[in-house]
Amino acid sequence: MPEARRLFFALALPKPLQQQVITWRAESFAADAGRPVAAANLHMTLAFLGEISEQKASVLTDIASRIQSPAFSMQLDDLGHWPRPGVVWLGTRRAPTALLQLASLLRSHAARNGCHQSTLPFHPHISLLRGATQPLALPASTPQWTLTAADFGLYESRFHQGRTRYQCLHSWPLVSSAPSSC
Ligand code: 2AM
Repeated sequence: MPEARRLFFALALPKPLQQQVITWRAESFAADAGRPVAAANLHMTLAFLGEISEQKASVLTDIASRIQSPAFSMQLDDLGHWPRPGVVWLGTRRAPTALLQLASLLRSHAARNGCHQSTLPFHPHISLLRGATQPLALPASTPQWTLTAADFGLYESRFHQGRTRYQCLHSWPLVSSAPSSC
């Protein structure tokens, strides 16, 4: 029987933003605050699918390829700490409607296809540190980066030789609202 794969839909961070975030993170948190998420793994999860079969992955890939959803931008102006499960995260105080709608659509398709979805409300975030279970002082503010989402992707989480790596399997464009020139 083919193995199940651990998959999720997410927004990627552009490489320059990954570098800015990790530089700021190194300056802003003590070395023992938690395990830093690797730069290439920084992302915003839209819908977590769990360990799913190839057949289910193929159905959800097909559904995602037909989504027509607008592109959007958000300010990364929020920062928080969840002592359980031990995550320090970067987020947004004003989640764009298009982000909430895209996540809701993907989560409802996932649920309809048997992927258990958390009953907690969707809280868009980028995990910066894991294993951060002890109390810690957060910086008073964030550098106010802007994350522009022009596409979204289906990612596989692989654990190999002690490291987690996320690989983009497919990505699909979000629809730009910029007027096209005649
Ligand atoms: P996190 O960033 O809050 O840790 C790949 O594992 C991605 O899926 C991670 O971004 C992780 O969210 C998210 N994820 C992992 N397990 C999950 C679960 N049980 N429910 C929701 N999201 C999950």
